[in-house]
Amino acid sequence: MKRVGILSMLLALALLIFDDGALVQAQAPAAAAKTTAWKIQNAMSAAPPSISKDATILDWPAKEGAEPPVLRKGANEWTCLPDDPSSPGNDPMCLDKMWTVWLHALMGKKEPKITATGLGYMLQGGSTASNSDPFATKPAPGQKWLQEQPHVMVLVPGKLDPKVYSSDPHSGGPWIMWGGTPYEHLMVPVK
Ligand SMILES: [Cu+2]
Repeated sequence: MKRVGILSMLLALALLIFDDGALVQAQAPAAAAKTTAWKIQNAMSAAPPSISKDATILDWPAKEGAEPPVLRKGANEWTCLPDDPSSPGNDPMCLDKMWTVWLHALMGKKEPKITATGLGYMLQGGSTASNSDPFATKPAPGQKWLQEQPHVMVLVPGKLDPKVYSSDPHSGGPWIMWGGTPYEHLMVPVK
């Protein structure tokens, strides 16, 4: 009786270890697929080389609210990030100082203090779950991910005028994204 007890305990332990191994294996490829070198190259593709070659490169934080890891220290005032893994499209971005303040506020779900004009580049385009909700993680039922053409993004202190700019991403011209929220900005197609 005692021996059987030990045997079944060993068996249970072996199963546990096996299970753990299978779990680790299943998760490893996704994490390893994008190397730091890949992320830096990808991030730099968001802006003209004259800007991105000396930019600081940040990664997306692994956890909500965490600080974004620095992949490469820069020598100018620009910050680039690689493709956002939480969206389906390839959407690297390069941001100036004001936009970097904006991004940190968004990541912390705080209100950004926009005190100057800001410029951001997304020359590979991007994908967004919602043009109205900054915190949507997937499109509303019946809606698709918004596929954005290559664009630059403009921040201004104060509000954008909805009488001047459309809020329709498919209008063919510049449009207001996340209008009426603290994160509103102008999306300017460049292709
Ligand atoms: Cu945008």
